[in-house]
Amino acid sequence: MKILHTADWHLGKKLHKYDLHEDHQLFLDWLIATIQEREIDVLLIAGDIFDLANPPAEARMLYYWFLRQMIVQKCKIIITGGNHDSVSMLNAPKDILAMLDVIVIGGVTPNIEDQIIDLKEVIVCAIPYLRDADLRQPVEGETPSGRIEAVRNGIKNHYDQLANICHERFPGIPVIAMGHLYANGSIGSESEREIQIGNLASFEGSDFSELLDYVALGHIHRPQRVSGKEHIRYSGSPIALSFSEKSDLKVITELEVKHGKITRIEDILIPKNRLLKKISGDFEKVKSQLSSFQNECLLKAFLEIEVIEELHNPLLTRELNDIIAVFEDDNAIVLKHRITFKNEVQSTEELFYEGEHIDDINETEILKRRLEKESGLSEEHQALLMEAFTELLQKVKEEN
Ligand SMILES: [Mn+2]
Repeated sequence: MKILHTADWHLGKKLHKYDLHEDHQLFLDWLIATIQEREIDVLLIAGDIFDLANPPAEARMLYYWFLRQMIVQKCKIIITGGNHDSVSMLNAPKDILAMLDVIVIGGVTPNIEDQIIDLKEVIVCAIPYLRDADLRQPVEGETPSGRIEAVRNGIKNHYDQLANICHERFPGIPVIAMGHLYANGSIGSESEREIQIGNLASFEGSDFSELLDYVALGHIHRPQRVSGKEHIRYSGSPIALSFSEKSDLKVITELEVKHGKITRIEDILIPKNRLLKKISGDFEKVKSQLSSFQNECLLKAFLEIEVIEELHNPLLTRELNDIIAVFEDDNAIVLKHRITFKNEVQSTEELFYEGEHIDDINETEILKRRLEKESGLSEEHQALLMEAFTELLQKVKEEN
């Protein structure tokens, strides 16, 4: 039996304002072909199928389109909810999907045994993201460290309980746990949201029951092993979801089960269809890098541009905009650009005139002076900022 482990698809995700629909579509095309070629029997998706609790229609269509392709291939699918997924949204079609060999466990089930899926050759404990409220009752007067401990114990108990039940009920059959959590020491990127009391209630490799033969994790977007253990892994996200993942290799993990044992665990490299690149340096350097830029990926590259100049020069902002306008073509999209002048205001102190005391000027005046030092802001933009600031200021003053 061959099993694939993946997680953190984040369908519907946008990078700045550009959606990653094409990236997801290409990944899914590849995944379908891979499942067919490698004759995969089971696909495990360990949480964060969608990026938002209420994903856009396009993302939902892609999800159902993919499931539809899987039915033809006779590949069984087990999907668990992640911290980004809405439990009820994921669970809504679960009964009809179950008839099509797609099992969905969006959130904690009333009976823990509902998370046990018997695939004969292997048992899967499909554990969704455990929300703090699933794990502990609030206790009056509890200290922060007591709270963290309670959550960690709650997670451990949940995994242990399932591992013990499977071990007793299905002796000699390998047990795979799916999970969506933060493990201690894992190397994250900028696209995961902190979970379980700010990631403090983290888990160690040794916290997982020894009765588990493989732990298929989601949440961290970089593929990695937990505490160096081969059989406890994050598959990572299949596509880069933030610029911090621009150099990461993206994988799905294949397991093979033979004669009651997991005999092979192997990462399969996912083809890269989009280049994410940060270009930074002084104006001339950025200009020359842009003119020699090449994109070898299928999709338009996403660029972040940062110009760092020593001296303030308001003309550069315009010049950079012009260069970008000419540069953007079928090859690349500039998602973000900015110019920093090193000699610009670093602290509020610099905004005071000689001999002036903080009591001498009001808040609005400070912001006004600060905005005057800002290059690249249109007058209209400045006025908007000032308006928003004044409104906030009023609110604060009303409340006090
Ligand atoms: Mn995620």
